[in-house]
Amino acid sequence: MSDVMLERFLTTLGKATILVVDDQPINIQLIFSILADDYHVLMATSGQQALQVCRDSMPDLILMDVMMPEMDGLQTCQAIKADKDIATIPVIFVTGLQQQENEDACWQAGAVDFIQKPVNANTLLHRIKAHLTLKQQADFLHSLAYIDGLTGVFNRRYLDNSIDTQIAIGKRQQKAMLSVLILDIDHFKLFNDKFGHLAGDEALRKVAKALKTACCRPSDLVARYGGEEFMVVLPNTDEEGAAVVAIKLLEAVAELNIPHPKTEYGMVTISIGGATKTYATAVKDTLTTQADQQLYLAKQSGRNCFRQSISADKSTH
Ligand code: GH3
Ligand code: MG
Repeated sequence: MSDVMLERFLTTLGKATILVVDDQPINIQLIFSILADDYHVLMATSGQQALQVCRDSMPDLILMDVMMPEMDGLQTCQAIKADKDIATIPVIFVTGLQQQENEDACWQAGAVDFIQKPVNANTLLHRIKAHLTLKQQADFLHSLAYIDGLTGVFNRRYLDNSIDTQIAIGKRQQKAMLSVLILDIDHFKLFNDKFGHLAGDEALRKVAKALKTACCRPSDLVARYGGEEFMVVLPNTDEEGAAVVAIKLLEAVAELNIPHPKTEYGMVTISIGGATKTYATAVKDTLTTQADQQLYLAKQSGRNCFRQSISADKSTH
């Protein structure tokens, strides 16, 4: 496992969050007293409330009572499994029911396990630990499908999904702007020719890290777009904001000070093309094409600079 992968995996192993669902506060109290030292514990006293907590806080695991008024545990579990955003949260039933058909109903509803009441604290802790480990391993494997192996930033597959999702969510706020930047390392072929591909790979890793650090908003997305090209997606960012970020990115890469004798500046630099649209008019392919055209202009203007497509009433940066 590479360093970036290991770092990513380790960050998933912090204190896990467990949602306890039971209509009887006394039962929640009992389980809370068992879990509180090792886990963050969230509570819900109805199925509806549990669904809301799942959507808001995305717990790592759920302990669910079966018998509850209105929406019972089985129905709640089925509703969780039917919602793709929260379906992967494992559900363990805590049940006093002992007949075979009750157990079958738990499995059918989508449970990963069940625990008998009265709860044995030791068994509960061991079961939770086992299922959390499985969940973390599954999440990690899933995340690998969206991470670029060389640089540790998101890959093209994640980027494509993410822009579509961004645009779909943003359509509700018609006037807000979405910006994208396409970045390309200058004369990178010459860098490889001079220093070799391994040195080239190392430079790519450093550039990716610098880009990630320079984008400060949690919603900003840095992805590897192709060989030595990256894309940065800036939600709710207009042309001025995109220009500010682009200048920061140019500076961040220059500050790495990676020697590159074959360029105008004697070090590794990037060129950036940007495009901005309102969410109402944003289309992924148009944004990409416009940013690409601007990148071409940046290359023609001497590299290590930024060009952006502009609205009729704005001037070039
Ligand atoms: P320009 O300033 O016009 O962008 O010139 P350039 O040399 O960067 O552009 P060109 O498209 O001609 O070459 C891109 C080079 O990037 C080709 C290859 O040597 C290098 N490259 C692409 N992907 C990788 C990679 O994963 N690792 C390494 N080491 N080099 C890569
Ligand atoms: Mg290049």
